[in-house]
Order: sequence, then structure tokens, then C-alpha cells
Amino acid sequence: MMRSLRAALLVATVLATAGCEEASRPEGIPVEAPGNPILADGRYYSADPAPLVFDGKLWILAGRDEAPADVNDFIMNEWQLLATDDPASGKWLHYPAILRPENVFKWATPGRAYAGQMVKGPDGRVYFYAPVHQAHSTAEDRFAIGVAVADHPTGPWVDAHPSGPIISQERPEPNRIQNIDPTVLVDDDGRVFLYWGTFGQLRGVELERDMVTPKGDVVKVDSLPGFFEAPWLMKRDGTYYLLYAGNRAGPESDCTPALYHACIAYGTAPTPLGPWTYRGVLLKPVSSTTSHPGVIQFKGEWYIAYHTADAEGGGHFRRSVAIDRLAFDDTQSPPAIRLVTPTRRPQPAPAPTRNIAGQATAAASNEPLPVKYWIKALNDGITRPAPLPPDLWAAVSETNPAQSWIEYRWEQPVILNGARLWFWADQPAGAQSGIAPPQAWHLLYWDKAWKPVPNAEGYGTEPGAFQDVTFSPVTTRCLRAVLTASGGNGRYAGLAVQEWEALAPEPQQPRLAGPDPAAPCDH
Ligand code: FUB
Repeated sequence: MMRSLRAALLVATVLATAGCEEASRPEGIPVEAPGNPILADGRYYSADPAPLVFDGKLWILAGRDEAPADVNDFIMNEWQLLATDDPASGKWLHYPAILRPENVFKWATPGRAYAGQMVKGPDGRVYFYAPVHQAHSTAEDRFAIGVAVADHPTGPWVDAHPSGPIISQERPEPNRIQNIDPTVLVDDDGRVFLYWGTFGQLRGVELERDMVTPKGDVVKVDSLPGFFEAPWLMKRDGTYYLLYAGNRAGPESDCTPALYHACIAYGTAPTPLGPWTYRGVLLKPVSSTTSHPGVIQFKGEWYIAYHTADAEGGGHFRRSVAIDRLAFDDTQSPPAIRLVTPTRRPQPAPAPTRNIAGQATAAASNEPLPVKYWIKALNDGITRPAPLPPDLWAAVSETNPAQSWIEYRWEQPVILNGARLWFWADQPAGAQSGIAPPQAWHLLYWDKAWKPVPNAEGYGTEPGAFQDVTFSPVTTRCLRAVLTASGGNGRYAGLAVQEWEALAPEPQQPRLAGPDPAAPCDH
């Protein structure tokens, strides 16, 4: 009798406590997202999405980018969550600030809350694999992977391995890599596998079912060409897939034309630890230099979450999570992942503009450009306070020439009477090395031969703002800017341009260039 009373009391207490925990869970803030990115107004940036299905909902774990617009660094202090019952509904709940590294991992510093992943363990609890900085370590790179555990994605979280990280430069075996970007799969048979890595180094290891103890040898994967970072391990119908951000760059690359930008590529394997066979690209480079995949099946559909720079005020370090459908081609063996079509929320109609550079094909005297730079930067319509190399066209080498040129080619003749160039420099005017503003520049147009644009005025050379030129109208198919480099006596600085606008006399509705490059005029 006594025993059953105590048992009843115990059950009641457990139920009451569970009820309490549920009641004290943070409430999400409703978000209406009629398309991508999900958080679009620039109040909260969100990066490195890692989806999870829990309690019948789709959750997306994301880091939070907090860098000011002119800072090129991952300022990331906390993680946040997004949740929905149906991605197509556009109705999400936002749970900001669910976890900060220093609040859970006593051995970690604040900040550097990079790409993590939550997975449901065999015990039904949620395990959070988190790359964080160790507070005390002699490692040359202090990034390490800790594991937190909770009963629910919103927490509360406790360190599942309080003695320290499960992966670092010291463990489970010494390495000299940056130990970030963990991805974990709990296989159908309950075995657990962890991959991680960046800067071209990809590692994998099995974990014990306790979710924290590495088991067996660490495998080093080098069969996935262009692997850069952001691995995502998953399984579908007995095939293992490893998606990753790849940066195999070049004019002919199927991945990315510019080194800093990543495509999402993938390989498949018959077992969770490989061997991995490269299968192709599934997402072309996005608007941020980094790209980061997270794939999940939810209510029968497959989705890919990734991030872009597409939110208001967005940038390479102010990224925002997007989600789209992912499809497989089951006629192939193993089934292939089809190229993803990224979607956006409805955009306002672009305002008429005098700038018709977007309709032109850009060319330059130094093609093919070094893969660091991107000729597309010239007429992408974007200027940034702190551009990265692929946001620029640049002519810079060991021995820079005295002159370089950039050119726009239209399919049909256009009328122009102005232009604006935005130079970028890391050296002052007159420098003989690095990248300096030009000594001078002028515009030529094609009319059976290259001719100076008539009655030109302007030609400022200050970097960091548009330098305007006005001229009498010309009708032409090709416009060339000839840039004389800073320096002299055979030693010249390099040149860089962030944006080049070509101006028609009257504003017109913006049009994009056709798929094929326009032909040169002087051939
Ligand atoms: O967000 C910081 C880092 O950028 C991540 O760890 C990488 O995957 C890249 O997205």
C-alpha cells in the first residue's frame, strides 16, 4: 500500500515537473516569411542552418551573424532556432538566443558560435554538436567541438561531456586542423557517425551510443574534390550522402568561378565511413561567399536549408537562412541529387535606371582573371563598404602593366552619355605596389575603331565612391575604360574596380544580359 502510494506520488511529481518544464519553455516569435530568406528584415541575421525534425515540427538551428556592415569577420555569439509545421506556409517561430557557448561549456570562451548541429540521440534527447573556442589550450587553433544535451531543442542545455571537447587538436588523436563544422548521423541501427572540418580538411569518426565518445580510427577523406568546409552527413534509402561547401574554382569549373565563393557539392558512399565517391554540384554559389547546406526529410518532402546575403543589409558576414525543396533523381544509381533552384520572396519591381551595365557582358585585358577576383563584380549592382576579393575586378600581379582595360559589350547598339567607376585600393595614390587608385583613366567607345568619348568631363580617381564622367551621347555596342596604373619607371601598382555603371541618357526598365556573352567589337 505504502509502496504504491510512493509510486503514485513519484509519477505525479515527474508529470508535474515535465509540465513545468514545458510551461517554462521559451515562446517563439511569429515570423511571416513569404519566401527566402526566412528572417529578411535585417534585425537578426542567421547562418549555418542545421535542420532537425523534433516533436512533429521542423526546427532549424542557426548561428547569428552580428558583424557591422564594414567588418569582415564572423562575429557570432549565440545560436538561435526557427521552427515551422510546414515550410510552404511561410509561418515560422523564431527563438532568438537559445544558447551561448560560455553558458553551457565551462571550458569555452564567449563568441565564435560557428556551425553546429542538433540531432536526436538513441535516448530521445537532443544532442547539440557545437564548435567553440577553448578557453585554456596550448593548441595553435583553439576551435574544438563540444556536445550539449537537452530534452528539447529550446533547452535547457547542459554539457554532455563536462571534461571538455570531444574533438580538438589534442583529441581523439592529435591534428593540426581547425576543428569546426560538425555533422552527425544516428544511423538506423543506432550507430553514430561524426564528420567535421574546414579549409580542405575533412575528418570522420564513429561515436559510441553515448553520443560523446569517439570509437575507432579517425578517417581522413580526400576523395571529395574541392572540399572546403560545412559537411552534412545524411542517409536515404541505404545510400549515405555527404554534402559540402566546395571551392574548386576556375572559369571552366562546374562549382565556382571565384575562389572565395562556394558551391554545394556532394558525394555518396555505401557505408557511413566511406569510401566516398564524388557525384556533382547541387547548389551554385549563393550571394554570400560562404555556403552551408543542411538537408532533412519532413512530412515526406526533402528540404535543403542554406544561407545567403539576401536579407536587408545582408553581406558575407551578415547571412540569412533560406530553405528550398531538394529532389533526387532515382533513375540513377545511386540516386543523384538534382540541382537546387533557389527561390526568393516576392521582390518589388526594380526601379527604372540610367545604368544599363547589367545588360552587358564584361571583359578585361587580364582575362582569365586570378580566381580570387570575379569579373562579374563590375556590373552586379553591388558596392560594399569592405569588399572581399570576389567583389572586385582587379589586375594585380608581380609585374603590373602601365595600363589595363575593362570593357562592356552589348548585343545591340546602345546610347550612352555617362559612366561611373568605383575604384578600390589598399595603397595610396602614387604607390608602385599593392592596389592603388589609377593615375588617370579615360573611356573609349567602338565606332569602326576605338575612339575617345566626346566632350568628356570628370574622371576622378578617389577610391571608395563613384567617380562620374559625363560625355556627349554616343551610339555603340562596346565601351572601354582604359586605366593608367599608379607608379612609374617600370614599377606599377595593381588596379581594382568594385562597380562600373554605364549610363543611358534616360532611365529605363532594367534588363539582364542574355545567356550568351556578347561578341567583342574589335574582332
Ligand atoms: O559561420 C562561420 C563559418 O562560416 C562556418 O563554421 C562555416 O561553415 C561557414 O559557414
